[in-house]
Amino acid sequence: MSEEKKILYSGMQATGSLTLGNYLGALKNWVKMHEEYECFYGVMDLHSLTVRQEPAKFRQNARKLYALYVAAGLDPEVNCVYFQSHVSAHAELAWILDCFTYMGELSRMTQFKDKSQKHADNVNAGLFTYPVLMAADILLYQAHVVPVGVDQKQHLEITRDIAERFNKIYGDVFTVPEPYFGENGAKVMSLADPTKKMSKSDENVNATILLTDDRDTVIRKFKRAVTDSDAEVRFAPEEKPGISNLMEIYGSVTGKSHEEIESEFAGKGYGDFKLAVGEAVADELAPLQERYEKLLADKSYIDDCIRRNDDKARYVSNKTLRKVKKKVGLLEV
Ligand code: ATP
Ligand code: LTN
Repeated sequence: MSEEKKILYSGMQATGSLTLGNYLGALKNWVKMHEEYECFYGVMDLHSLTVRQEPAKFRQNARKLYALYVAAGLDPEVNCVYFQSHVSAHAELAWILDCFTYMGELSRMTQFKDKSQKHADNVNAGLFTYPVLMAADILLYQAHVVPVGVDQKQHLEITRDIAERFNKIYGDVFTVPEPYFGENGAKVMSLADPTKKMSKSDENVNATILLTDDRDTVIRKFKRAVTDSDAEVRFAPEEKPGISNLMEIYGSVTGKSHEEIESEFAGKGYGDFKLAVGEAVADELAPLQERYEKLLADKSYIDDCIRRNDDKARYVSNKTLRKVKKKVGLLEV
C-alpha cells in the first residue's frame, strides 16, 4: 500500500502581475513539491476584493494568474490548482472562524496596519478579517505545510492559533499547519529601495521585475538597481542591502552560494555583476514566458483545468466543512 502523502496548501492573490519576489519567494518553490506532498494551490480572488478591482480587468488577471501558475511548472493534472471563489466552503468556514478570532489579535497584524495606511479611504472589514479567510483556506484542506514568503509569517501564526483554539474546544478537527520558507529568495527586496520588499503594488515600475517583463526590460531594471557607492560584491545585508539583494536573486536563479558569487565577481565592478544578474533572471524567465503566451492563447484548456480542479477542491474542502458544522452544532437534516 502506498503511504499517504502529507498535504500542502498555498496561493496568491489575483491582483496585478506577479513579480520576481512572488516567483522566487513562493511559486518557484512550489513546482517540485508534488513529489513529496499532495498539493492544493488557489487563485485567491476573494482576498483580492479587499482592494477595489475593476471587474473586467480583475477577471482577466485572475485567469492570467492561473496561466502563470501552469507556465511556471504547476501541472494541473498533478496538483489541484483551482479558484478560491468557486469553492463556497471558503467563505462559509471563514464566517465560522470569524467567531473564533479576536479583534485584538487581528488588530496586531502588520499587513492590516500597512494596507489600511495605503488604502486609507477604504479600510473595509474584509481587510481586517483577511487573515481569517486565509486560515479557512488552509484549514479546509487539513494542510500540514504552507510554503509562503516570510511576509506571511504572522498570518500563519494566527492560522495556527485559530486551529489550536478550535481543536481545544471540539477535539482534533484541524491539522495545525507549519509554514515553509524557501532557502533563497524568501524576501526579495525592491530594486529602488532595498530596505523594502519587492511588491506588485509598488508604483515605481523600476522597483519590481515583473514575470512578464521582456529581456531588455529585465536587464535595464537591474542596471538601474540602487546599490551603494563602493564597488565590492560582498554579502552584507545591513551594510550593503542593494548588493546583498542582487546576490540573493542571483544565487536563487543560478544555485550559486554567496561565497561562489563573491569570488566570481572579485575585482570586477558593479556593472558586470548587475548585467550578469539581469541576464540570469531573463534566462530563467524566458521559457516560462513562452509557455505563458501559449497557454493564454488556449482559453478552453485553462478553463477545463479550472473546472476539473474546482470539483476536486470542493470535494475535499466539504469534508472538513461538514465536520466543523457538526461540531459547532449547526442542525443537519
Ligand atoms: P502586495 O505586495 O501587493 O501586497 P504581494 O506581492 O505580497 O502583494 P501576494 O499575493 O500577497 O502578493 O503574495 C503571494 C506570495 O508571494 C506570498 O507567499 C508572499 O509571501 C510571496 N511574496 C510576495 N512578495 C515577495 C517578496 N518580495 N519576496 C519573497 N516573497 C514574496
Ligand atoms: N495572503 C497570502 C495569499 C493567500 C494564501 C492563502 C497563502 C491567501 N490565502 C492560503 C497561503 C495559504 C499572500 O500571500 N498575501
